[in-house]
Amino acid sequence: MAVVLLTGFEPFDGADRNPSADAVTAVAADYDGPHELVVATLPVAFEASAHRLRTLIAEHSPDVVIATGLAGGSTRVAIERIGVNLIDARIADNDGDQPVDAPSEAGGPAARFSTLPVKRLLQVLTADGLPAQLSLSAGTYVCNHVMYTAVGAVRKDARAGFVHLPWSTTTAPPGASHLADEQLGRAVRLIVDHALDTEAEESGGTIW
Ligand code: PCA
Repeated sequence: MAVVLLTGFEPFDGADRNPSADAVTAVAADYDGPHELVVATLPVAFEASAHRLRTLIAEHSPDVVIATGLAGGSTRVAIERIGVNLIDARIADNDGDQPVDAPSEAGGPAARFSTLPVKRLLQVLTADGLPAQLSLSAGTYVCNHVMYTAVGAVRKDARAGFVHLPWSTTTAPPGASHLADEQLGRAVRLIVDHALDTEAEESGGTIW
């Protein structure tokens, strides 16, 4: 039985909800799959999130870490490909820290690629009718920091990556683009179900 560590984030930037925490909690409540699912809500704070993540990884030794967070302006589920070794915070985190042009990990590599089967996941979500895309930047805020930390912290034979979610119907501020809560839950569940897939990734790349 594989151990899957699935994380969302607490609210930030004045919001009172974060759809990523809602989605992972909903998936955990209904989970009936074959894996041991460990679910956590991370603080939106640079130091505290990385500390909590490292503690969870040390405690559970997951075979795969799937971290999720909110990308407020987006209309699609975005499967991140790259975490960069850069923090450039537009707003202070929930602990009041606002590093600008600082490394996530001093001396670490410039970037770390997701080790989730990103194209397979895109294929699975799209086949289920969910709006999804691959993304080449998880930003330079706490989500990117968590992605970079997770990929570096898991066992060498384990996988890790990050998925940005849009707002959900019940959490979206007025006028903000969003997907149904059910769609976000379904997307996260599919990612849990397929994160350890080894099927070939068939789709090609893009030029833009
Ligand atoms: N989104 C932020 C941090 C927490 C979250 O849910 C981000 O994209 O960095």
